[in-house]
Amino acid sequence: MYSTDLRTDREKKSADQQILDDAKLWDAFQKRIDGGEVIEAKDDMPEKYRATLLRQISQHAHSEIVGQLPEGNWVTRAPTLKRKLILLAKIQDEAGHGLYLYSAAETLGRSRDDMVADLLSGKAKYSTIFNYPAPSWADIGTIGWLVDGAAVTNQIPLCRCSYGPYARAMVRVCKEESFHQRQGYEIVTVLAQGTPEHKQLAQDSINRYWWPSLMMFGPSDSASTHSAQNMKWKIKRHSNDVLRQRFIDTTVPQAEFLGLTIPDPDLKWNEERGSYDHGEIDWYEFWAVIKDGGICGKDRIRARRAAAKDGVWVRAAAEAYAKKQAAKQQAA
Ligand code: BYC
Repeated sequence: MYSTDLRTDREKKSADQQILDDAKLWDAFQKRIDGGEVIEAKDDMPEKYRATLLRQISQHAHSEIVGQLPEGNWVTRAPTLKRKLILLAKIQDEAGHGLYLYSAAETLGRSRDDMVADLLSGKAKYSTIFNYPAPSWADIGTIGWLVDGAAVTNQIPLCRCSYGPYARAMVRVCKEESFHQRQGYEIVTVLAQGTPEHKQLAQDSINRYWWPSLMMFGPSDSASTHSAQNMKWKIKRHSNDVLRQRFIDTTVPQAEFLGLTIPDPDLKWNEERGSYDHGEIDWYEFWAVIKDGGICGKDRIRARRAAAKDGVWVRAAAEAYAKKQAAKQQAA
């Protein structure tokens, strides 16, 4: 295709120079990454690196915030006071994770308000897993065991992400998610060792959550648009399929120990690979949930919009208080 270049010689030279400068910046940047350096907020970075991190970290933050909703629904119906306290503490942890992540994302030059506006308008993505319903108490156990279990498998490598503020946020998040995974497994253990009806509740919940948990790792490697570049930049350390397989290999024996069945007729131990073979994920469902929000997407966004509206006065009061404190400190 031909086009008429209407730029003056001077403009052309400066555009060519810009391309050369960008190439030099990319090379120098890649050398830093290859050498294992950690990139900090004020360092030079290619615009694409900044944008892709902002995308991933803000999606991650939104997932933590929206992820409180299915569990929040069970606070008033937890079977004992102790379970209620544990659940409340877990949900608070998730809120904390969202806040560290928004802060990490803000270091890349976008305000939290703007990121939240994208979530509320439906423009921003969050993890598909939170668009599935949690109709039984067993789902609270399964969310902890499988959903936090998948999250921690995906996130431990992110503690070594090349971007310092994200990597550091992940250290604490992973410690808390590991604890969440264990508390979820404990709930499922109690159900699996209870009456046949209790055990059935646990089994039904695994049937609901197994495949959506596998989808949390993202599309298969052959369909993943960002993996290659993100691994080159050491944002991601392993591919989606590698982490998914790691999760399957860890989780199947945990289900077997409880006498529960993974709802995959093609699941079988592969002696040669030292790993489980598994059935095909329903990618049509995955992309449909991303596109249309699945069963709960509309409710989730509605709930976040209502929270944003109802919380206006809280945020205004917190801001006024912070201003007052800052003025007092300055005067002192
Ligand atoms: N859901 O090229 P790909 C938690 C999108 S919360 C929705 O492989 P990438 C918890 C992807 O964004 C834990 N969208 O992308 C909270 C991309 O779309 P765009 C949440 C998905 O980034 C409360 C497109 O598909 N964890 O633990 O290289 C209670 C192509 O994908 C999903 C994180 O956020 C999905 N599942 O890899 C309990 C982890 N998968 O943006 C628990 C951090 C993919 O091009 N994120 N997409 O339009 C990551 O590690 C990576 O972003 C992913 C995807 C592995 C998720």
